[in-house]
Amino acid sequence: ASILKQTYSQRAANHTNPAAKALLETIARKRSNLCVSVDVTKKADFLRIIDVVGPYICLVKTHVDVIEDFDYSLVEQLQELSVKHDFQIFEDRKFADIGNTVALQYSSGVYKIAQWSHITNAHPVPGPSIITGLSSVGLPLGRGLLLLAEMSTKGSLAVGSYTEEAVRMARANRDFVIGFIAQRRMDGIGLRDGESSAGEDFLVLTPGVGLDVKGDGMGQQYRTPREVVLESGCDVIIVGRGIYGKDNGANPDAVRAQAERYRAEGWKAYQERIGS
Ligand code: BMP
Repeated sequence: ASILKQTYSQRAANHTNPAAKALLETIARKRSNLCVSVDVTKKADFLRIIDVVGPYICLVKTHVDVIEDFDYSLVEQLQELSVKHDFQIFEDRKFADIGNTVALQYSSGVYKIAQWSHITNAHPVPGPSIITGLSSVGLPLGRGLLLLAEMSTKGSLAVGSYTEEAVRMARANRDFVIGFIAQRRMDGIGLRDGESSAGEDFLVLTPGVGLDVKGDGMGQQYRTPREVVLESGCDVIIVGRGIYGKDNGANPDAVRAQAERYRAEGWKAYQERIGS
């Protein structure tokens, strides 16, 4: 059957990359295709939000470099929460340099992202060597990479042949590239004459998801979970401010209510998609 009609568990069974498999299994086990994006600048806010939303999510997306009081104990506490609540971790690093540099940025420095982040992402702009660099670090650790094939922002340059080339780069590196940050399914995109996408199953994780507003005044554009999962065939909804609000998630009850709401909307759209 087309990937669009397969369940997350069926797809998990056909994946060999450990990060892709673990994410799909977590989605199925928790009946949640919700990823929360926790873009706050204080450790205490970061950990409090994650502890509240933990039961409702499959994945936490971080921008670890915005945390002002970062120290490595934060990573340990994040890992403890990921075990407590059964979710995977995705550092949204958006690597974009030559292979040698991204390998250093991924493995080393203050954050040592490869040590703790199951999934990370990269802009395809440098070409395939960015995958070579990142996979030299991440593949031995069982990590997975997403390529930014499209962006949610107004005026994004990641369109047309850029998107097609991103998919071709992924296709040539299926051991490490597990999918895309994009706004729709990428199946069949960029295929040349005689090529087939049979056997491929790239995950599509989609930011720019919100139920109450259409944008943020800084170029962000929001679509609903239904538009993203049912109409565009994406696999995971990524929600930030829609869940923790304008006050860095100060009210845990409000944060919990939004997480439950997005989880329910995302799951309903998926069930409708697979026709169950
Ligand atoms: P919010 O839901 O608060 O708008 O946050 C969206 C998150 O997704 C941000 O962390 C942003 O960096 C990320 N993101 C995005 O919004 N659009 C993209 O195309 C790619 C992203 O990683």
